[in-house]
Amino acid sequence: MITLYDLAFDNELRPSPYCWRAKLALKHKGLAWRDEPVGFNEKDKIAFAQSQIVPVLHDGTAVVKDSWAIALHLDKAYPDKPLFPNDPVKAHARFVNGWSDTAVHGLIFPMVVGDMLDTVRPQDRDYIIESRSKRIGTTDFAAFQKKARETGVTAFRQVLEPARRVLNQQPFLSGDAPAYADYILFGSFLWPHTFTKKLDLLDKNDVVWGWRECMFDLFDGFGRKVKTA
Ligand SMILES: N[C@@H](CCC(=O)N[C@@H](CS)C(=O)NCC(=O)O)C(=O)O
Repeated sequence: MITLYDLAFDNELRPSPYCWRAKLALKHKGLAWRDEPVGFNEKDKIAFAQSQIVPVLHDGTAVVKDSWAIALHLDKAYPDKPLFPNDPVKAHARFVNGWSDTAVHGLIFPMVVGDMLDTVRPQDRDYIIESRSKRIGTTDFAAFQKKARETGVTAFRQVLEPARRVLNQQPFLSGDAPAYADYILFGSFLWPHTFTKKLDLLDKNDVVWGWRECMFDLFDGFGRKVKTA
């Protein structure tokens, strides 16, 4: 039995890009899992894994934290349908992982932090104000988000250029078919998608937009069916 501890916002929203990576990896493997929602103030649920953050995967006797470690675990435990079809692809995926965590998320976060505060569970609001205000230097999340969006979308589209160049040459970041590198970046899009309204991150003429549509269609529209605010 596999259990995935997944970050929960209010109304059952599940925005965490890292948890999306884990869920997409499980889908890729065709594995079923038991879902365990974790609010920001429910860290006791993942204390057994010595973790303060999610995703955490509990698979039989294996306890795995960190989405990259989860992907490696799944590939080892379930070798069918590899997430890293060969080693050069794994190196490429590792780059996409670091690039998404830093450059991509660094530009998305300021543009969604106000909506994040509005959609977390009511009991988690104080935690988010306390922890995220330290990152943005203010407690006026709405004003900060508004200002960030003035220039943020253009900057975000620019930061996608490396992915755009790859997607101009091949349908997926992983090659002819989607694999883990695609799940990493798609997870980054699902993050704001779940709780943010009126934020057009992509232009319809962008090759990344077409790729994202294909990713939404994957696994019988798994991404299209996610609950949104
Ligand atoms: N490097 C970790 C990052 C995980 C992470 O930052 N998770 C966030 C949710 S998106 C979290 O659990 N935050 C809890 C908190 O801020 O208290 C991974 O890839 O799994």
